[in-house]
Amino acid sequence: MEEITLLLDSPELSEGLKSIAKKVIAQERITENEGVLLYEEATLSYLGILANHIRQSKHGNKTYFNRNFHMEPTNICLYTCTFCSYSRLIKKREEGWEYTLEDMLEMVKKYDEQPVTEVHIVGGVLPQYDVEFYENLFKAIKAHRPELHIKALTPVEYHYIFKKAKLSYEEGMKRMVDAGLDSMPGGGAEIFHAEIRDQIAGGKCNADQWLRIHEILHELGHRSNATMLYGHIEAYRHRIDHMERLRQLQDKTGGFQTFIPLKFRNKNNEMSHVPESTTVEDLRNYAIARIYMDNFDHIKAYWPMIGRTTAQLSLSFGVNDIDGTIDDTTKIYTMAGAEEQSPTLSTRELVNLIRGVGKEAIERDTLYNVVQDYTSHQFPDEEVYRGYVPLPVVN
Ligand code: V47
Ligand code: SF4
Repeated sequence: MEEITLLLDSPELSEGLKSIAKKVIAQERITENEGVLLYEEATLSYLGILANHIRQSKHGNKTYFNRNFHMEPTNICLYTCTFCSYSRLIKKREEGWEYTLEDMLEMVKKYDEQPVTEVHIVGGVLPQYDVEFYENLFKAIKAHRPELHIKALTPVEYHYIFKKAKLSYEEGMKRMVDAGLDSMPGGGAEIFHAEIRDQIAGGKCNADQWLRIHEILHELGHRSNATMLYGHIEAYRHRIDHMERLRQLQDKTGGFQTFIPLKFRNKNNEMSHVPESTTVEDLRNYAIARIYMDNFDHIKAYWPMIGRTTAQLSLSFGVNDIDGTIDDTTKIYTMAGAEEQSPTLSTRELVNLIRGVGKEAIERDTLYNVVQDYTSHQFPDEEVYRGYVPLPVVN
């Protein structure tokens, strides 16, 4: 009998948690109250059984990664989000960087010989990075490498630059898509609820604006991701409220691909006094996200942030995608105290990380088309692959 069915006979399990397990077996959606109950009452092992059941029925052992690189036009920002390790730099502008379009095109050219499929562009908000700048940047990238997928900016930047250019969101997003924008990353979502958002990200786009810009991109036929910055001053009900709003928009448009919970890191920012969540809480959060977000195909763990071991563990708690970054090109997390100070993994290392916990590694492009299935791939000097790469034995 499957583990999840055995749970139903467990005398220790409350009626509330049994009822949630039954819903998961029947593929029924859980309510907001049930989501909060999971956070408040459910053990890691219970959540793992439920989340893994969903993960296995959606994806089996398949675990996706992609080969991308990050570009950050600037690390200086007009906003002062308290969790951000960038924001202090506006006062010390000379310590930051402000790349020109030419600088950024040079960065793209550095990857000419590499089989990357995506460039992820995100950074601070400054007046010179306006609608024209990004239009020209996207056009220049497409002119140089047309097949490179541009996943760029968040509603935080779009809201600011469209307002400045006196464009409606609809007009602005259409211009971005016409210039070459393919999809939008999930950043800037933080925590939607105003009780928290006003304290940690005051002044930037609010929840409705964030959601509306994603909705417009979906209506234009493009996909996007969604994140949630958790583990700081929010309560469990704020996390559920956040996921509920995303779930509702997904019901409407179906345009989200991936949900990415982002663990708050507390180095070099104004919230350094706030303790970070534990690994157990991180795994519980992935699992609850997998259970709650029934209409999202994928749950992604951002391995440079949580580290390789937690990323491996997350694959048994609902996660089926590990962000693939091939180079140390993102500074957002290294500055915030992320686990990985030099987040570089070769394809082989990423594949072995996935195989190391008995999963099947699939390289994907941004839209989850299979680029290469590594399930029975043998690297040149490797012994015959038997479906599992054992972890080193520690005596
Ligand atoms: O919106 C900033 C977060 C986000 C901290 O869509 C922090 O594929 C933790 O959204 N601790 C930007 N998090 C990054 C992002 C992302 C990352 C990977 C993949 C994708 C995708 C999107 O980073 C920000 C904010 O929520 N962030 N500072 C910090 N101290
Ligand atoms: Fe600026 Fe983004 Fe940092 Fe907020 S999180 S201060 S908007 S770079």
